[in-house]
Amino acid sequence: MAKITTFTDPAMSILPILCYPDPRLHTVAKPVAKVDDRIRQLVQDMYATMYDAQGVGLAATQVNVHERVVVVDVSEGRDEPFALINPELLWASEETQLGEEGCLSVPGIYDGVERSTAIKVKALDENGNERIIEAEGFKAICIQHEMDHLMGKVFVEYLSPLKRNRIKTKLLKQQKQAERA
Ligand code: GNR
Ligand code: NI
Repeated sequence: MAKITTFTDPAMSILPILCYPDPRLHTVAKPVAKVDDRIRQLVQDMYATMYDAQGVGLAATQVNVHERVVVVDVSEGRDEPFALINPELLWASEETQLGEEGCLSVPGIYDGVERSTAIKVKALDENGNERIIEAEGFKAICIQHEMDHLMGKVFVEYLSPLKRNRIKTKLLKQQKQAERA
């Protein structure tokens, strides 16, 4: 029998997502000391938040939790979520690919970013088990994007200062408009 997606489970909450240029997005996350029920709840809430926002990934930084936790689901069916806790980059290919990126914290903005084509990452899952993830293509892009968030880095920082300032101005204006509405 097919597993029913659980994103409406009442045990999961949709968390508010910080929007660029919120300075809290530049916080460097601390390692998770212990994968306990608090972390498992955070992971469940991050899955719910990622699916609600129709994202392919989410870093704890984006929900204002500054611990090294990310979730990803790059599957077509939106039914293959996984969590990376305390992810460590073991290897990144010298070969790079240019991909069009977006970010739930930078709504409506898309631009090209050059990243390694393939990566190897070591991380814990939500049961505290160590796993090695080898990824390439879009999955590799997504994991690198999420790991950047944990270092306080948002993808617009790869763009030119001119583009970044235009994005900053545009989003601040939108946020002020939303406040007044
Ligand atoms: O939903 C997302 N889409 C996306 C597209 C291209 C490259 C990276 C991403 S990640 C993003 C969700 C997000 O903001 N994660 O931090
Ligand atoms: Ni993002």
